[in-house]
Amino acid sequence: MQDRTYTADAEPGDDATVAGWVHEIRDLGGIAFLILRDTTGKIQVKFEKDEMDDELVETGLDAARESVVKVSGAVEEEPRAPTGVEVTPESLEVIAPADPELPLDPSGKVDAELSTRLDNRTLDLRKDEVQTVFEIRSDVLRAVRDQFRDFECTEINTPKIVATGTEGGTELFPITYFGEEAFMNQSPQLFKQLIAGSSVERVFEIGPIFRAEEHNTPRHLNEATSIDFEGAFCDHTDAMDVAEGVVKSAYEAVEEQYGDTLEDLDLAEDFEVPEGDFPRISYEEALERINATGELDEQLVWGDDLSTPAEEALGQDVGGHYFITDWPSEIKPFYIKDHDDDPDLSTGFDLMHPRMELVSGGQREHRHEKLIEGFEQQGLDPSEFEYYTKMFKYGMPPHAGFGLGGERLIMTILGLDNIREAVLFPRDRQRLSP
Ligand code: ATP
Ligand code: AMO
Repeated sequence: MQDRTYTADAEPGDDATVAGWVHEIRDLGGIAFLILRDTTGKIQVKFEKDEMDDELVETGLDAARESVVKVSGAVEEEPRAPTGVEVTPESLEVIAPADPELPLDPSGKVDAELSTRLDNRTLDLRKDEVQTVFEIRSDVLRAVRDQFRDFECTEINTPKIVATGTEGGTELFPITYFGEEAFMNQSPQLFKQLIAGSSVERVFEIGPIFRAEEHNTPRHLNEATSIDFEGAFCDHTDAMDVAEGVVKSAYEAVEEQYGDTLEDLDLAEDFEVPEGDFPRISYEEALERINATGELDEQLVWGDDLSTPAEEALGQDVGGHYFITDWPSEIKPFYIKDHDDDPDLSTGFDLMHPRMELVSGGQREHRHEKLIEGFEQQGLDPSEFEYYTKMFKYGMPPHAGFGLGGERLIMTILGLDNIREAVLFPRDRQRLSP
């Protein structure tokens, strides 16, 4: 709208046209106020009933909350107005009336269930706090991109419709591709390796992953955003350095841009930029520390995966972000390389937030014969993955990388209870629309 002024830019002395949503109407009898809200803030519109055109007053005060209106008039200083200025309307137009029965209250005075909020995201996003989550998400992704560029990475996009899975068969969503069976990709794993093995060398991707996880938890989605890295001539310690740098850059961006506002918005009450290096704890030490907490009913033994209560016990014990390194080879995927001096130990690592896992990664098996052996050990048919394995015959350098869950990153930074709060339109067992 060419002649529109944002409410935040409306200065006393201006003749302005503001446009936005009816946030609130307060009728005090002889005088009434309409609070108009736009993306920059709010402004008070004043109606002095005896001194103004009846039709204009009626149109303004009859507009239901959340209707879209356009108001033109003189902007004046008014210390009693919420923002210190108000508009006296000369004209007022209801551009889009709202049904007075709203499915949720965008002023936030009445709490709504998460499912009601997700069913009515447009209205939900009219709340400052909710909007800020997604502004922060956008700024975190920008910071992550900048950090990868500082690490001299190239941003890539890989296919989401694929012929074979990567992480294991049970979590795939099958689709029909011109009469043939295909799948929604669960990770860019194999593709990012194929590119790191070209002379592009260092790559990152921010894109969707699809996982047919049966369980319904506050930290799993069926469509998530994966932040992936892969670098040639990198080992697992280099990949850990990159993961740590990326996570810290996200916190620093939030601190810099939102540090002062988080508390007012009731977001991220315990927000703190992580200080110092993230400790690197071996799987063996992790088991000992978890067992020593006495929080679990049964003691963990070598080879066990870490259950949610085990992760929580260790998270509390450590108290900040930390890596778990040197996992047993048998519980890491075929593409993760084992240590040269101990084939039972893998170079795989996880980066943990005290509340949950954020990242998995490791150095990759780059030797063709060993890779084929790994497929067989995992019960996978290497011939189905020939498009991938054959490139390991033409000069595949050592390489390493990781995948970081984008929504888990936002969720843990902002202290959100449910991962769905970090996605505009989440996909889960119960939710396929909107
Ligand atoms: P995470 O380990 O944090 O879940 P992930 O998605 O990479 O991340 P997977 O190995 O795919 O993990 O999933 C297995 C893990 O998921 C389990 O270790 C457990 O922590 C969690 N999990 C699986 N089912 C449930 C469930 N029904 N309730 C809570 N947590 C579950
Ligand atoms: P992994 O399967 O551990 O590793 O996934 C990496 C990270 O992605 C996030 N994540 C999810 N977030 C929300 N909902 C889900 N269903 C979900 N699944 C995964 C988590 C997890 O730590 N190919 C490897 C990565 C690599 O080695 O480069 C992989 O996908 O934060």
